[in-house]
Amino acid sequence: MAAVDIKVPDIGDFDEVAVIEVLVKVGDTVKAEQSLITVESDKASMEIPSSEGGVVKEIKVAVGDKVKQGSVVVTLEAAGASAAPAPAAAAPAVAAPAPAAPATAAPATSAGPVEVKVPDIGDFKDVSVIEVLVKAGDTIKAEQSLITVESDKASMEIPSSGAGVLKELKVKVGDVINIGDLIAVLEGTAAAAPAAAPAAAASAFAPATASAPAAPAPAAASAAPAAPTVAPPAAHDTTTPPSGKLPHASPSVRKFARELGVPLDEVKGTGLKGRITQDDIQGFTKAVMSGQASTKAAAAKAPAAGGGDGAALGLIPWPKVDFAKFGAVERKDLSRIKKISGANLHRNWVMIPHVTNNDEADITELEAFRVSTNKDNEKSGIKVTMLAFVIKAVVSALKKFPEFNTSLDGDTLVYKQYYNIGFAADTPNGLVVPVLKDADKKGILQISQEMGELAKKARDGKLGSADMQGGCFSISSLGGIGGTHFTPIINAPEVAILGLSKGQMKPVWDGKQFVPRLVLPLSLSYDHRVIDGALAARFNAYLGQLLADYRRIVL
Ligand code: CAO
Repeated sequence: MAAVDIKVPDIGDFDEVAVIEVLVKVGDTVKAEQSLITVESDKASMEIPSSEGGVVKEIKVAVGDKVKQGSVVVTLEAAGASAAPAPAAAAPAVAAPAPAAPATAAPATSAGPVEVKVPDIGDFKDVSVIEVLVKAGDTIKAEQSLITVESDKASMEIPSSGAGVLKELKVKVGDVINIGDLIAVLEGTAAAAPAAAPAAAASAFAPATASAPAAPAPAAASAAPAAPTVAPPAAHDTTTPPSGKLPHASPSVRKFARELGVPLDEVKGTGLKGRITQDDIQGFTKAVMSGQASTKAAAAKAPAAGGGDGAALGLIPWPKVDFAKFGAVERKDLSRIKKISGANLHRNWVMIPHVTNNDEADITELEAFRVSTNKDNEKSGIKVTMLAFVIKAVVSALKKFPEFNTSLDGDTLVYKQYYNIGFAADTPNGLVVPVLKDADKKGILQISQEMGELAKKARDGKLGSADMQGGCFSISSLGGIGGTHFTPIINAPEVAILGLSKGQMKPVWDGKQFVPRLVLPLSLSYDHRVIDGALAARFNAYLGQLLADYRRIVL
């Protein structure tokens, strides 16, 4: 097997174009015609393919290098007999598209309509308009780019030959154009120059096509540079309106994005000068598929808080009712918090198989202790509510039943060794869940104090994101308001949540007689993928025992 240098073919007058992407690596097996690098001028970008098949031994260029005709791109260990190059591959110099050549315009030296047509773009046929860079009424300078066209190997801007006011645009995104097609009509002031002669096209990139005349066979040791080939362009997604600024990406990356339906202008480029690479497209696709990111279109369709079209679940559409037909109405937008919490609650409700276990705790003694504690601490200004005792008791229950202090990560259960307890706080703008950190290391007074501070911050709309992160288990207390039992929605990625309703005096049978006791309703919702019903019943019963006899916590 012979080592073969693959060189840059005739790329017309484009001297010293920048390498913006290297598409292969040492050890790769490449086929003849496979793109090796992408180069770019300020008006066009194109891929340089290999004239031979073989294994890449050495890469001679790096991103940022300037190359010109004859520069060695890679050295290949050629695969046996010299790859019978396709006629295109053997054709070093060919007709050229003319990104640098102005679109032809009828000569105009005085005011009057000027037709701007597609210049000689070499053997490029049926190229797609992927962006329209001007609009009717714009004042166009000679040489100003009007549209961008693209094949699967190259993209280029077509500039105007004339100057004047754009009266009419004759093309739109998605149109397929050829040499001589009318692009625009200008109310010309004066043409910059007479109509660009087709010969001017030679000053541009020079991609060959299969119909280009064959050049002499390449020498074995130094393969003749392959000329980039042009395939019919993939249909452009005309549903995507032109952004006004074309995202920076090579033609093949654009094509790849189109095939996957990736909106290129939403992808962050990590290449040179923010250029979007194939890896960026793959990364974006993975992020969307794993739910870590969303396209703008998907986000726009995403269910609003409490609503949504349910199409993804195969549900019938949400009823559309003209409420005003039945009486006066007033419309008010949901608050920002409601929109965010609503979307989270909706996801959690739909994705987590919730089951709620209801139980009761006799808190007669604990309530008496709470009241006396508050009396003793009157001067401290710290008010202890039942919730603080419940938080501490929950920590003990989490220690005894560690499955409740976990999160699902795919098929893995992550057991947390810390005890951060979130508590739902009702605020004028909606529900938020501040997180009380390291509850296991704090006493009731400290918990009460921090809870009070967090609840105030919540009501004042001053909670930072750190205040709401890192939770292990949440409590939603409606005890100060009322209710008997309810089903709290799990705060993903946690696996359980405790709902507290109003403690009430009830007659309780003590074995001999009914006695009045203060009974606290406990509603434990759990993720049935992680927690079985029996375990949930044990957790809730154990919690009830702790609250009934708080001394058990120290056991
Ligand atoms: N049973 C009976 N009374 C209770 C009680 C219970 N389970 N829990 C609290 N109370 C009493 C308190 O003792 C207090 O009484 P006093 O004013 O007589 O002292 C009163 O109710 C108010 O308590 P609180 O609400 O100020 O304090 P808290 O520690 O119980 O709760 C907080 C703090 C921030 C959780 C609460 O104010 C709140 O916002 N709760 C709403 C949570 C919520 O919206 N959950 C639903 C989420 S799902 O939509």
